Amino acid sequence: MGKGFRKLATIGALLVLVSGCKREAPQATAPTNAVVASGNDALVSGRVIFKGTPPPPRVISLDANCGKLHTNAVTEADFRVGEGGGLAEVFVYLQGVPEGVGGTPEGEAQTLDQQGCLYTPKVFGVMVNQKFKIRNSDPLMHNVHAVPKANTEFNFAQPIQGQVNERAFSKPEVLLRIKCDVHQWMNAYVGVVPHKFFAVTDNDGRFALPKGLPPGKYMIEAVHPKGGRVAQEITVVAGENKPVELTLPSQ
Ligand SMILES: [Cu+2]
Repeated sequence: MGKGFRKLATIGALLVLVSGCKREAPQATAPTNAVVASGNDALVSGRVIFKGTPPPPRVISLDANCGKLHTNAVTEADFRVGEGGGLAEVFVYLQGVPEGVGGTPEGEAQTLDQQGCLYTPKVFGVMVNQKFKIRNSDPLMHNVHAVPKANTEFNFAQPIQGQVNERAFSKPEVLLRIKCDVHQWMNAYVGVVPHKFFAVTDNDGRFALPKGLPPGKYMIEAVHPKGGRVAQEITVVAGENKPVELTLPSQ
């Protein structure tokens, strides 16, 4: 995708150069910014790589009721490392986005689901004040307990299978833990940011932020529940997609 993108940008550049030649004397070098019409096609994407050897997954000792929902042992890994050492479940977002930019969410927020006494997804993002759904898909009671630092705590029970409640957070906070007080192994983490430029890495550690970012300098930060955080300055150039590579855990 990156290559195709660059190729399109190059073709665009050539077209501008060609049409420019018709009007005035040919220029040896065209200023980069004049070539691309809009910065909104800038794409920030990349990968988070796990450094070292991940500890082996642990078997979760479920209680009797949750155990009935599974036929096999349930394991949990502190770090889910995929192909090429890519680290999954990393929250990636930008700092330094001008106020009001990217202020409309990219569609509906993800639903935090409880299935088989596990959270799905374990790491997700929402915008400040964006409502998201919390669902209990299990035939038993969970309680949903947010333990924020900057936001207001909430704690309520979901005793009914299929029950859905909506919540939102009013302040930025990365990452904020949500836990279940009935099942102590259940933890989910949400990144709350004031704009839409965030993503969670996939199974191979890859991410792509939504488009619509004005050119400029930003800090990109990757945060993992167990791996800490790492930040790097990036320069976003209109029409360009230069993949970012970040490494965790941070030391
Ligand atoms: Cu629970």
